[in-house]
Amino acid sequence: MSSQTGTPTFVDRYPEEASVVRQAFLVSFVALGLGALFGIIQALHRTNVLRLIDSADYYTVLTAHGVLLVIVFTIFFLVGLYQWAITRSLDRPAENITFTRAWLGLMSLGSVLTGGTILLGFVDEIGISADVLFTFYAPLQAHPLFYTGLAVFLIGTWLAGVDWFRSYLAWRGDNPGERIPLQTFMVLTTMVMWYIATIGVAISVLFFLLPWSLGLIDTVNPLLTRTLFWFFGHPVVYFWLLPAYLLWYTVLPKIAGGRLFSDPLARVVFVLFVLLSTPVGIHHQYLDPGIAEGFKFIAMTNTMFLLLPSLLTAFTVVASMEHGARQRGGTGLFGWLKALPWRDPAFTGMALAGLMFAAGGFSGMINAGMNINYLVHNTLWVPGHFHLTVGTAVALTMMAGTYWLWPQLTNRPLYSRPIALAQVVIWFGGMGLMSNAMHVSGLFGIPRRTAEPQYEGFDFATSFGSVSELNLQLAIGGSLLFVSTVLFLGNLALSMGTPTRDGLGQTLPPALSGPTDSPAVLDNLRLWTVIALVLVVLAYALPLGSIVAESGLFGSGGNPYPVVIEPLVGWIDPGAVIEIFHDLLEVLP
Ligand code: HEM
Ligand SMILES: [Cu+2]
Repeated sequence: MSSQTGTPTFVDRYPEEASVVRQAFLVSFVALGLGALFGIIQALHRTNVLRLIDSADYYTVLTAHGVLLVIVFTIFFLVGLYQWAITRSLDRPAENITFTRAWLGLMSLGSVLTGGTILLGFVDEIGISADVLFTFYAPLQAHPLFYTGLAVFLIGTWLAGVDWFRSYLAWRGDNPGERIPLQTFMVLTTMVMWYIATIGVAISVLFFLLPWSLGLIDTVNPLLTRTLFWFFGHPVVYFWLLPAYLLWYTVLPKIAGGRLFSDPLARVVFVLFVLLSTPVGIHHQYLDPGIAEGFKFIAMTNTMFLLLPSLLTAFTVVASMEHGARQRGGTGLFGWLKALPWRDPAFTGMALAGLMFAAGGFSGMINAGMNINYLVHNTLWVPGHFHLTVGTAVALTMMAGTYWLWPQLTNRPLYSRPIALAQVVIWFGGMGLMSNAMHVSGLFGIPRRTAEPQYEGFDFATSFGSVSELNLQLAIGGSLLFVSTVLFLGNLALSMGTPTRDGLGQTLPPALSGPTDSPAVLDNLRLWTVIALVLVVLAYALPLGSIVAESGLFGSGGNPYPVVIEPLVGWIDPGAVIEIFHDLLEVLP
């Protein structure tokens, strides 16, 4: 225990909440380590530099890489960060810490079930596997434990949201009429978005994929489950991104030496994500037959609107950094850049992450264009894009944020700041190479998701490099990323052994333009939720209705009725049941 000489740290003030945050981070970082290991294996394998696995196991590796990194690493970090943010910004402990521990436990159980089922795929003798990639499209089928784990994990995240809303309501009771603190606002809006988004994946898993894998129903409608997946699959990218935004808006200005430029703009950005993040999912299905072009066009238009919050963020965050730099004595049109704390790994990590996010935004615009998407669809371009966004803007910000937050959760200083600084720079360089190679390879038509791209020796005389050169670039970049991950985890592990110290507490300064400069309607969460739901219905009712009307809830070609009622056939007339079903569907457009 440290005596309270300077600013008390988070762990001084809220020891139990701090332990929950640490546990969530721990799970997150274990997943990061494993995910990076699988990442380097597949990067070296598909570029034919080093083959440690059999190509037949490639999908086990790739599924583990995807699920561990974009479900476990990112989301456990999110819940840890949000628990910290809500406790800190409301300045009150969790309403019931046992409940808090329970949802973290559920999430962990779900992750172990899902992750374990994937990893069992390496042991053929057991006969359990889930090589379905993180998108788990039917007709690929996983063992029921994979879907069960997902469901348990999801329930855990829902309860986390309940916990945070409870804290907020309790605070509201004590502080009527006050503006919601910014970090709490960010947590709550993210969760509103999450509740809406997860409706899609919950229906897909609980009503179709899980019963199907258990043999309770014979078939599923792949287009329907895909569409439900992407109903969730686009907003989930903001579930990864918004914790990074929270750090950029509320922590980065402070470590840059200044204050957030505008609190109201930050609120507008989060509200825009609540409204716009779900009715765009069909932009992942531009090439799916069975969805009319018009619906795809609407999704594209909505997607382009989503550029707005990202541009607002770029403006606000850079303005805050400039303010910080000028506070530190920076001058000139660009000269202030030199005054930023580039030796601070937390700052440099977040700044480099933001820079890569801008590049990811550009390649994202290519993906989002209906026509130009055909050029890059399912090529290596796509992983090239999202290793810039979730793989760097999010992942590197989370690592950098950890450097800032960890001492306040443990009262132990970081083991080595120079190693941390090298780590974030190596990540940036490694990703520059890997992502560049992936983008260019994609333009050459090299597919993603394959152990055997078979372009070896094929020279493209008209372009800069050959495919072999791109492969080498990808392999070197991937190796640097792996080294960077090891440095991050090693530094953190060693930090657990540094002696405890006083004075590691940090405060966050208020924004230059505070919450009261914005209209109160911004805090009206009910209003935004209702509008978001209306937009979702507008975007999805017709496409989903037509998918079901055309090929049925369970697809065509299988048993016309669920396997569960098979024994009842003879007692009841399945034809009559189906009639009723059809009549019901008739009402849909
Ligand atoms: C050590 C660093 C990493 C390396 C070397 C690496 C490498 C790769 C490679 C080569 C692929 C493409 C495989 C293929 O399509 O055949 C891939 C896919 C992927 N990576 Fe990474 N990656 C790393 C870190 C990350 C991070 C930090 C994230 C997210 C937080 C991430 C998320 C993904 C996802 C979601 C896929 C797609 C999986 C799929 O197609 O189902 N990766 N990675
Ligand atoms: Cu998307």
